[in-house]
Amino acid sequence: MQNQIVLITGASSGIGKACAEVFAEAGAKLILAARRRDRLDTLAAELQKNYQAEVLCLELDVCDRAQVETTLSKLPNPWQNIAVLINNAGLSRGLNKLQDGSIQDWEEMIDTNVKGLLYVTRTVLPGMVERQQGHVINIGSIAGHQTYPNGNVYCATKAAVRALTEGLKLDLVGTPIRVSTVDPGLVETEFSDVRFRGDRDRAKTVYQGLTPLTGRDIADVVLFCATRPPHVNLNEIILMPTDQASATLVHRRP
Ligand code: NDP
Ligand code: 8X3
Repeated sequence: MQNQIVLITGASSGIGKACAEVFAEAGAKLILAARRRDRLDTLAAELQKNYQAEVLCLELDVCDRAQVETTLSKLPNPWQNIAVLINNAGLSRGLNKLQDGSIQDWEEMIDTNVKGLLYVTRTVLPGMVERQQGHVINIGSIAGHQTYPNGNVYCATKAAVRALTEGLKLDLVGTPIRVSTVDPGLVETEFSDVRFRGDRDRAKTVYQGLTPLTGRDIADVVLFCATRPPHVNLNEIILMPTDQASATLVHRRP
């Protein structure tokens, strides 16, 4: 990955932050994007200190189409040739029956997980096609493979990520650009804090009694995808904790 430019959305926390760390360790130049600029600046300082990484931080809300287009189409000259795009920014809100769901929550999930991913990809991909070089790696979820009770709209957004990954792969055939989706089960990050709007006790119960995946576990797989030889495309990788067998079947110790 030496000196290759890697753009990571949602780099301020969890899986995105872990991706920043493993790609910095592998010698990549990083564009880190998220809304919480202060966190990105702290992370960038750590990566510069630990790995001498070159880092560009972007305060970016992927839901804001105009901001995405302006920011990513006007990158400083040395940062324009993005080699790997990691579409990681995403969130869940709530866990309710659809008939009781909050339309505002649905819109936030659809705007971030589906439309945000599309805005970023639509802005970055033409450059990859022009340069005939690039790799789009989406962070999907087992929720895109198995809909679980009360997961309705979140699961639908991740099913959309899966369909869009397939669609991209079809549309890019004949180019050297690679397309992958990495689809985890339970990973302990800020994901459940966000889903339950800061209710830490409820968030903790999601991972209680099992050994969940870590952001680092996912980042290692993303790096593996990105470092295969150019003729190898890893289309879809599903990974879950050993204690998890499906979206709903989880072994918990007392
Ligand atoms: P975190 O909550 O820890 O991280 C989410 C990241 O997404 C943050 O950096 C956040 O940054 C960013 N983000 C959210 N909304 C926006 C936005 N509008 N614009 C830009 N960035 C945004 O959760 P995870 O690390 O777990 O989640 C990362 C991805 O992994 C998501 O797509 C999630 O769906 C997926 N995933 C998570 C699993 C899990 O169990 N944790 C399992 C399977 C998939 P900021 O708030 O600063 O903008
Ligand atoms: C996150 C994993 O099972 O909590 O996508 O939806 S799950």
